[in-house]
Formats: sequence, C-alpha cells, structure tokens
Amino acid sequence: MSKDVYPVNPALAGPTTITPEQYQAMYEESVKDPNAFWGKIAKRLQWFKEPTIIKDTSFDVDNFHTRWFADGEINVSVNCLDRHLDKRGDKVAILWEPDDPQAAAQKITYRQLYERVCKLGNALRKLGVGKGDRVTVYMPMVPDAAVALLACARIGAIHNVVFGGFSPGSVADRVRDSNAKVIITADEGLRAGRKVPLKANVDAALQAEGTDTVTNVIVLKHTGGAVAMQDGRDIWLHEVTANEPAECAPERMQAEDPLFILYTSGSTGKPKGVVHSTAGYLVHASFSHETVFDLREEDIYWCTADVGWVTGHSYIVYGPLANGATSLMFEGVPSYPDASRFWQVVDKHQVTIFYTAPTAIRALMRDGDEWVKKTSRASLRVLGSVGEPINPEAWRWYHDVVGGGKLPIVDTWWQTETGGFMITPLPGATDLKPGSASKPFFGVQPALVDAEGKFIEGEGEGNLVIVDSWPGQARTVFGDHQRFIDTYFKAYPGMYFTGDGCRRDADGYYWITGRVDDVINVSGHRIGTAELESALVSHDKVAEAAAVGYPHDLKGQGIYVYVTLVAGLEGSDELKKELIAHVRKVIGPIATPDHLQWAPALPKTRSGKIMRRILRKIAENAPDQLGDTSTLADPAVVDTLVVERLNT
Ligand code: 6R9
Repeated sequence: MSKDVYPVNPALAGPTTITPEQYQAMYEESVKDPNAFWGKIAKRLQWFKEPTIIKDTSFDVDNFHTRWFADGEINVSVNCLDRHLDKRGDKVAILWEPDDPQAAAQKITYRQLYERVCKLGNALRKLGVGKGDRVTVYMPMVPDAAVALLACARIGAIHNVVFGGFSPGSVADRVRDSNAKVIITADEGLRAGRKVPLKANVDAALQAEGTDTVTNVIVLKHTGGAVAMQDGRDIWLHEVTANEPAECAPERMQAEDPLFILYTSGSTGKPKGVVHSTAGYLVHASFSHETVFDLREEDIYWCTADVGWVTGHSYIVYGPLANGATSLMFEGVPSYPDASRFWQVVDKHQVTIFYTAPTAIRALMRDGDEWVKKTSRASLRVLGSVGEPINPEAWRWYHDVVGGGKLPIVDTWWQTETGGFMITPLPGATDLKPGSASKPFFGVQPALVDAEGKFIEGEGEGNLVIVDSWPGQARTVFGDHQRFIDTYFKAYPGMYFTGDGCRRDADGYYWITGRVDDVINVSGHRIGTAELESALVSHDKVAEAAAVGYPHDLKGQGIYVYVTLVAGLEGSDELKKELIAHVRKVIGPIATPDHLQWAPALPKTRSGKIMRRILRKIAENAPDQLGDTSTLADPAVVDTLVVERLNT
C-alpha cells in the first residue's frame, strides 16, 4: 500500500469548491440529520410537487423499505432539459466525438436536445408506450442514445439499456425478463473502425422464445449499413419522429416510480435487473456529479464510459444534464487510430474534467509517455477514475504524465446498485493517496465487518457494508424483491453488503481490495462466474466448468476457465478455440475467457461445492499457496491441475 499523500492544491479552488472544513461540516450533518440535509439538497431540482417527507427507510429485514422524497412529484427529463432552456438553451448539452477522427463532431444544444427528446417521446406514446412500460435501448455511443433515455423518462417509461457488446442471447434474456414493449437500436455501431451489427443482433434476439412482448423496433440510421426491416414491426427513428411536434407533455412521476432497470452480474444465477428510482436517483446523481468534479458553468466534461453501464447513466447522461453541463460523448476507443486519441480529443474540445477507468490508464501507460506528451492537455482541471481499484503505479502515471503533476484525481468507488458515488475524494477537500478511494460521500456510512458480521473499528480489513440508506440506492430487483433483500441485506442483517473487500487505514481512508464474491471484474465490467459456467455447459461437449478471476496486467482481472469434457472426448487446441468462441457468442465479447484449461475433474468438497479458492490459486500459478486441501473429496485432482497449469 502506498504511503504518499498528495495534498489538496488550493490554487485550483474556485468560488464553489468545497473546502476540507465544509466537507467535514456537511458530512456530519448528512449522517446526523439526513432529513435536514437531503431536504435542502433536493431543492436543487425542479419539482411538480416538492417533497415534505425526506427519508423514510429501513434496512431491517423484517421492516425493509426504501423511500426518499416519497410525496414529491417530478420528471427527470424536465430537470435535464426544460429547466435549462431559459438560461442555457444555446449551451451545448452533448458534444459528440465520433469513432473516426476525420468525421465531423456534433454539438447539440439544450434546446435541440429538448426538441429531439420531445419528438421521440411523442412517437413512443403513439406506439402505445406509457408510464411503467419497459423499453430496451441497444445503442452505440451516439447522442440518440441519450435522446432515447430522456424520451423514456419524459413519458414515464422504464428504460433498460443493454450494452452494445452483448450478444443476441443476452439481449433476449433482458427483453424477456423485463417484458419490453419496444426496442430502440441502430443499424450498426462503430468501434475502432469495426462495425457492430446491432440491428441484426436484435433480429436474432427476437427469434428467441419469450420475446414476443416486443411490438416495435425503432432503428437509428447511423452507419447507413444495410439492415432488414420487418414490416409492421421495424421503423426508422427519423421517420417515426419526422412529423411529431417538438413539445411533449412530461409525465408527472411519483418520486419512487422506477426510472430504469440495469442488469448486473452477481454471485449466482442470471444477471439481476437492478431498479433505480426517479427522485432519489436524480438527487444523488446530480449532486454528486457537481460536488465530486467541482463542476463549473464553463466546464467541458468527459466521461469515457459507455452508456450501457451505470457510469454512463449517472455520469454521462443524468448527472451532467441535470446540472446543465456540457457532456462529451465519445463513440470510439482509446487506442484508435492510435494511443494519443484521448488526449487529442481533450485538446480538440478543450476538455476540463476527464473521467475514465484504470484499465484504459494501464493500457495507455504501457504504450509509453510520448503519446501523451505530444499533446497539450492544458485545459484539464480534474481527473477521475472508476470501475476497479487503481494500482498506485497507474495512479501516479495518470497524475504525473496525464495531469502534469498538478491535478487532483477523484477515485470514485460505487456500484450499479448504489446509483452514484459512495466513497470518493472531493478535489478541494481531500488529500489524495494513490490507490485509495479515500472518504465517504455525503450521507454514506461505510463500515467494515468480519466474516461473523462483527464491526471492525479503526485500522483494519474486512467486508465493506453500508449501514444506512442513501437517496440513490437501488430499490429492488425487477420482478423479484425477495432476491434483492436476500442478495444485499441478508449476509449482514440490517446492512447493505457491497460484495467488496476493503481496508481502512489509520487516517480513516478506505482502500477497496476488490470483489469477495464470485464476480470477476474484467476491465471494470462485472461478469458472474455462474454466467460463464452456464455458457460453457450449454455447449454439448462440456460436462462441467468452473470460472475464476486471476490478476491481469491490463484488464485488472482476466477470466480463467476450467473445463471438464463429456466422457470419452479429448481436449484439443481447436476445441479450446471453439469453446471460447461459444462463450463470446452466448454472452458477448466482453466475457471472452483469457485462458481455458482442461480439467479431468474439478476440486470439490464432499458436499459437491467447487473449491474456487484452490482454482484461483492454480490460475494465479501459485501452487505453494493452495492452503488446506484436506476437505476435498479427491485431493489428487488438484495435483493433476497444478501439473497441467505449469505446462501451459
Ligand atoms: C461504477 C461501477 C462495481 C464494482 C465494485 C468494485 C468495483 C468500481 C471502483 C471499484 C475500486 C473504485 N469498483 N469503482 N473498485 N475502486 N473506484 O463500476 O459499477 O459495474 O456495478 O461495478 O466495481 O468492485 O463492487 P459496477
């Protein structure tokens, strides 16, 4: 663990920057008197009806409920659009940088965005989509993705964004689980010059059983590539919106009405549809976006995430637009056409706040300093990191080379389930330690517990829990509230269990150590071992499979799978390739295994549980750290796997 401290740089402070003293005072009020604190913060939004009830929550399993601002009425799109028209109508809301640096960037003002959202909102209503209906959004990183989200929010429909890198099977699973009525997609996406066949994937997904709730597919013409359009079902976005008026009455939403569903991987089974609320979510997303990035009116803010992940929801679309900021959306990747692209985009658009992931930083660090140094980056003021623990070496490179040694890095720890930032520095308030997400955000009460659920006080390491509710927290798992409570509130009754391990140092700084459950964090994306295993077992040559994460220089964690073939079959390099391709096909390219090892058998306890701890150590090539194998049903299995591993 790094011992260096990088003190706050007072030269960067502006009139609204939160100082260390202000952070202390605000944090104390936020946890001692949440009603007073969040009551004031809620006034930052525009309500149809202001809430008089602020916090009405309990993590007690027998009396579990989460309601924030419960009697308030509000519409998210009004807060992201209408509210800004007077003062910021001509301000750029979305600044779009395409995949191809030679293609034209687009600037969409708040007024233009408002009109596009209204037109699509009207079109959706005409297709019979109303309050509470589900809409699947499967889009590339283009402004229309934000338009789609906001149009759903305007009419009270619940959107479910599916990341463009997911397979038709994954799209079908999500459509089926959420009973979606409409899908909004594009002909094709573009990434590093390669086309992603989004519409063809939707067509394939809708072949699957249980997807016939979908009545229409709205298709954005993006690349102009040829796609099949099914009569009566498929409609072009430009056609369906062409004659719609540029005004659309916003739906009056209750504070607790769901805004969106986002599927995420957990320890067991299929991905869960995490449901977020309307008011609490927006209060948390907008307030945290403003304070953690020390947002100012003239900022050009760039979050490099994809809108398919929660980071894209909260910190490309909802937080920034609710704050009237200019949010840059980038269609491409950091390495295309070359490793200078991020910094060229920063210079081209004079980006002031830059927020990315450790996996990108590590890859760019490996490519060498010259790609960075040939750019100016003088416009930058704040840097951010999210998705996984950032190793101190990458942190220092980000700080010294990208930030010229002068800029704060906000290492923001949070999750799909938390809606917004939970543990994070504030640029003007927190001295930084490379690799530490530092201190809790307002209203967040983290704690560490041991395996028995006993609190660990002061310095120490344990499982990270949050002891009380915060406005942006997920409200339920779509269609399965019991699963929500069982997953998050049962391991340590009365507390939200994050699934992360964490250390707290003598200064009260938090250091996330990574997932302690069966979730693999690959380049900041969560993949469940259960999903990987069921994808493998769905291949007719596979009898059994086990997936574990192992340390990977660039991705943080890589995917290592052990496969037991159906009796009588021999493993071959061809078959390895076939099985890896099969996983890509079933889940999507982000779930591609990095290593596949044949396993004549898997190490199991006598009750039949796979001993992942042992498989992890074998994958790490650390056979000396296997620990106690005596409880295994057949300890000899391990020796075979170790020998096999050493030979690869
Ligand atoms: C926002 C997001 C959540 C998991 C989380 C943790 C890891 C995210 C982190 C971090 C250390 C950070 N994580 N940010 N670990 N430091 N700054 O990534 O949501 O996709 O749900 O992933 O990512 O392990 O539990 P999500």
